[in-house]
Amino acid sequence: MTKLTTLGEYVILKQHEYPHATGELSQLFGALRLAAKVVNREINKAGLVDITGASGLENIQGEQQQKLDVYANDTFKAALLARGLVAGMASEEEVDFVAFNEAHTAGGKYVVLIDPLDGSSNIDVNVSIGAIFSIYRRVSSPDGPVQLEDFLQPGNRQVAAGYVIFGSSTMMVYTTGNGVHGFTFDPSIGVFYLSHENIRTPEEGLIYSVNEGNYVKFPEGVKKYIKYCQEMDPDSKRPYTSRYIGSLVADFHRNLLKGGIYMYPSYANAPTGKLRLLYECNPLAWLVEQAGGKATDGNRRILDIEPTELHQRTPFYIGSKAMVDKVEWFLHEYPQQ
Ligand code: AHM
Ligand code: MG
Repeated sequence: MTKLTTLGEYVILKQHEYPHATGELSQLFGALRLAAKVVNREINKAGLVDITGASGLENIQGEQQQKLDVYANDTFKAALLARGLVAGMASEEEVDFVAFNEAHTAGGKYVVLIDPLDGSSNIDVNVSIGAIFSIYRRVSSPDGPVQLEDFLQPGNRQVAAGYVIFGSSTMMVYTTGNGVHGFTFDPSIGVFYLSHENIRTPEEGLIYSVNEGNYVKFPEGVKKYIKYCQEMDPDSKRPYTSRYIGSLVADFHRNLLKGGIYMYPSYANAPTGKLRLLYECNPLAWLVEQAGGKATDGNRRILDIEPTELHQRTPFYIGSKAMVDKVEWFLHEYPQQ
């Protein structure tokens, strides 16, 4: 008989692999898991109740927030606040970081950065969406409230990162620096089961994912790389397949498992691209590296970028190592914007 392992059991089983483990990170995962289940339930009701559609509010980037964005943000915040292990949270949906100042959070060792519902423009059309999270140890004194410096840490200081994909099935995928592990949700009993232990991404992929509608605005190197992907060359199995959902977590998840590259380059009027370093790029960059892949801004390793602001954006190239190496080569060879 197959032995079933739940997410909760697995995190505890692996606890000894974290240096100085005290079990707190496991509890923190418990909070994220609970919030993911609650958000999953609400997403599955979308269209049934009047929860989809715009809330009328705008987030810090001036984009319209969907009602489920707000719901997901509030749910993750409440779950993290309740456990008392987290001293503060920063979210793509909040202008500033949130310091948890309640008595039970005093001394909380960690901060969480989160994109509570990524790809939310896809909700109304029943396309996969996701939540992305990243956990750091706070660096400010535990005697006072969290500071901006706790959130502006480079991605190479993450202690855990992961995402939840709300797709044809719901999955949670995470790393704590010892490989990448995926868990599939069984909604009938409300449990995440280990389904993808130690995910490795193929070194060479055959899928490229980019919003090609922006082609004319892309840097010359990216244009040349896209043409390279489309050329006929049976030896390297080109032309590659083009796949773009427009939901980062879904595009990333597919490419992680099958091999491929996801690109969100800089473009005219947007020299730093669209995606946010702290909430989207850093956690996925660590996951891909842990799975044997690579993530850069075209020039630098994403995880080594020193952030200067919470909602900082960066160009993003992530996926199979050989593919990311190749686009970097094109960017260096054709440096024109
Ligand atoms: P969001 O955080 O506001 O949802 O935006 C991020 C999303 C990603 O999920 C997706 O990959 C990208 O934006 C798509 O952007 P575009 O429509 O410009 O291709
Ligand atoms: Mg997002």
